[in-house]
Amino acid sequence: MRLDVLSIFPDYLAPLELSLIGRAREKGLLDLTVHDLRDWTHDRHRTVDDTPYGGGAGMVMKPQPWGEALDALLGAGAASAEEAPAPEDGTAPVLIVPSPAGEVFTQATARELAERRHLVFACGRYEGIDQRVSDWATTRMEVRPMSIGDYVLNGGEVAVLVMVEAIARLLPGVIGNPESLDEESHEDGLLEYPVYTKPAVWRDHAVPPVLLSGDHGKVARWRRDERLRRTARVRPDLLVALPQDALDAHDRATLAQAAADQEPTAGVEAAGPDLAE
Ligand code: 6GU
Repeated sequence: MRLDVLSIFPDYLAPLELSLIGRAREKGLLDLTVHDLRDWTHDRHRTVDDTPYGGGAGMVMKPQPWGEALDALLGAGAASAEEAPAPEDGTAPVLIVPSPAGEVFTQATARELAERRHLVFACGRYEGIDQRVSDWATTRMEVRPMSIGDYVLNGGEVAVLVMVEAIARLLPGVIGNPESLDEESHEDGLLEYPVYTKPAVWRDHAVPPVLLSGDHGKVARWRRDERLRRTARVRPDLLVALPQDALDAHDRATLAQAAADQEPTAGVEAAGPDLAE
């Protein structure tokens, strides 16, 4: 897979040289290049921003360096292509524009993007990138504004670190043991079960006995119950979103028991409104 990251702070992306992602690059599994957007400026000050039309606070990123950078990354033909939308058959390069105003990036998005040949990440700073860059890019690329959550960052770089790591680890050969991908949080809509290692007792805390029983069936059931209980407690929204057939009778019994265990003690008012109706 080819990945290009455009940023005015390329040093911010240095962590992509480390660990699993760094090794995947060395092994040739990932063709990842971080570019300095200022390489496509032509003035002495390497200017990438200007004041917003219509007034207001802050600065806006100029379209010119972005246009030339994308021309260079897309290669010959890009500048002469017709003014038609990029093909929607999954072959077009994807322009990912990190923005708190984007579609929320999830594990499903990571899986989808891991199937593509070429991803370009356009890290904006200041108040954002002139809208015409995205508008123009739709003629050559699939443009995807992407948010990594409901909070505001200073720029797209940290979000790109998050997205590249989530995508790259799904590529064949990047993770040593692909089985570890399967049971993970969010792959099947449930959070992970808690894990333990030796010693069996540590600071008076014992490992749950079932894990020492050697009964693989019981261990599997306990782990699934823990995943259900944890998801119900921490992320009830994930349970609501599960497909109908994701939970069997035993799962439903576990969840009913968990709900009963969480009921506020009789006579004690629960804090806040009851949204369950
Ligand atoms: Cl992708 N970018 C910025 N600047 N802020 C964000 C974000 C992205 N996702 C959440 N907040």
